[in-house]
Amino acid sequence: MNNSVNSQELIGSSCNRVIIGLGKTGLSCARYLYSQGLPFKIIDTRENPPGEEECRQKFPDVPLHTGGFNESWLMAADELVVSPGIALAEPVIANAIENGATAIGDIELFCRAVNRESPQKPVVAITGSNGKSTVTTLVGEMVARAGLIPGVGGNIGTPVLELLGDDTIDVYVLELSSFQLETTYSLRATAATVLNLSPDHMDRYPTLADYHQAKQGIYRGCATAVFNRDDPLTSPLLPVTAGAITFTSGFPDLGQMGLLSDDDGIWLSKGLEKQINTRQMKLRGRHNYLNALAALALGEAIGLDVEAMHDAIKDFPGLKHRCQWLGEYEGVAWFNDSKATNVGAAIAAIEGLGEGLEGRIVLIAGGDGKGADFTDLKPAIDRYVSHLVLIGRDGPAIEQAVEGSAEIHKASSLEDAVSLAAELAEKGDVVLLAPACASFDMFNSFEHRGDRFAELVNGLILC
Ligand code: UMA
Ligand code: ADP
Repeated sequence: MNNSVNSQELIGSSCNRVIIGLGKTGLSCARYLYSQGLPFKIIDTRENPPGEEECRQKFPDVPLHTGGFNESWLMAADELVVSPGIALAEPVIANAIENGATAIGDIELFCRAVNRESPQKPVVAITGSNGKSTVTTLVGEMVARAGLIPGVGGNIGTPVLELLGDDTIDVYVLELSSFQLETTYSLRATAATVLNLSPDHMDRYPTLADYHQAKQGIYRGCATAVFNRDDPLTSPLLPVTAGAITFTSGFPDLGQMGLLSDDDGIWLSKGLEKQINTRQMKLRGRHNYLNALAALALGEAIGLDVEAMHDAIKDFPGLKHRCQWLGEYEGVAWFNDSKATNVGAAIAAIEGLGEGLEGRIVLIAGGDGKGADFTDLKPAIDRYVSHLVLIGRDGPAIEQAVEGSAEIHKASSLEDAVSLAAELAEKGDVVLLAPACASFDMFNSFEHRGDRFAELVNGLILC
């Protein structure tokens, strides 16, 4: 499959275009192409995709095929607009690409429109295995504090094409997943970053190298690359036209971002200049200090006012479901990190909360492991976790990978896990939901899982 040679823009109504997927992305592409007067067909393999009703109402003349792929449409296509939930390696799609079709995504349509119509508007592009939503939201807050209007979208939730209708936006702040980057060619971000790289989505990528390569696409044509000095896989392999800013959890290089420590604690610093004492921040944990440094570097790259950036960092409370403090019950603090849907995120949460904790962590983990290898969890569990309560389909795989590290308990449901954890935790301990897995074997989403957890914990605290 060689998609990249074919990625030039296909213009006009003669292009035979097929949108694949009728979720949020597919629907946003349909709205956009329709508004441009460009013809298209839509395929979704689901019997009743989420966007079907709107599609039939608003675009009654658009051919729609649901419940499977339509091979003849695909083989006749010039351009496929593929949703991120669908793999390009899907045999019928790979065949269509082999047959000459170009595969692009919603981000590509967005980039072409911005490059054509508003090339002066800065685009900040953020990817990484973990921390994307935190950094994207924080950069959005910084832009707003600086008196500008941010347009925040992408993998974080609002499809990027929906931002195009808002002329008041001054700066686009985009969270991009590896799936979205695979079908993007025209991104020329003002500032781009890969925050960190650890295995995720191993059910979609044959090797870590394939996932790494997809993430690297974010640097294509960028003016400033922001990368993590502690994580060599984040450093750009593609030529960067203007500059680079690095961040590290260690001692910063000259003019670069890093952490300095003194008797007053840990400081976000630029070179030797201490800028923000982390005690002034609401975000907790070393991984979040790195997120703040990355946001500072991205803000610097687009010329934001330094005071405004510092104020935004100090006031940022963090996002729901990310190491979110739920409350205390009999001297035990409960944290919801349902968004820890991979091993790297769970490690960051365990280490972030474990560092400096008097007691130990009772960890609730498990779910849909997306093909992950859980052995990397072992050192963090050894160090900080007393009891491990396992839920979900891949609970047994975690048990096998970390055996001997903590006392292991199996729970048949999240309800069961919460009761068990409440019994096991002692005063001074923390109970942490950081599943290292996706939620889809038991819940609709990580939000659904986190909300249910919060509900159960509130029940405990209030009873
Ligand atoms: N699907 C089918 N058949 C189809 C099309 C989709 O079975 O024909 C399935 C997919 O396998 C997937 C689900 O439907 O399980 C949704 O896929 P989609 O491509 O329609 O998703 P959207 O609703 O368009 O949402 C996507 C992102 N989802 C994915 O990448 C899976 C959302 O990120 C993103 O917020 C949204 O576009 C707007 O840009 C979510 C996500 O889970 C939060 N992202 C992954 C992550 O963060 O780990 C990458
Ligand atoms: P993403 O959008 O990439 O999933 P989030 O900001 O939503 O990232 O955070 C997801 C989870 O990843 C959090 O719950 C936290 O445990 C972990 N995390 C956040 N930032 C980092 C980081 N810089 N390094 C490692 N893990 C992180």
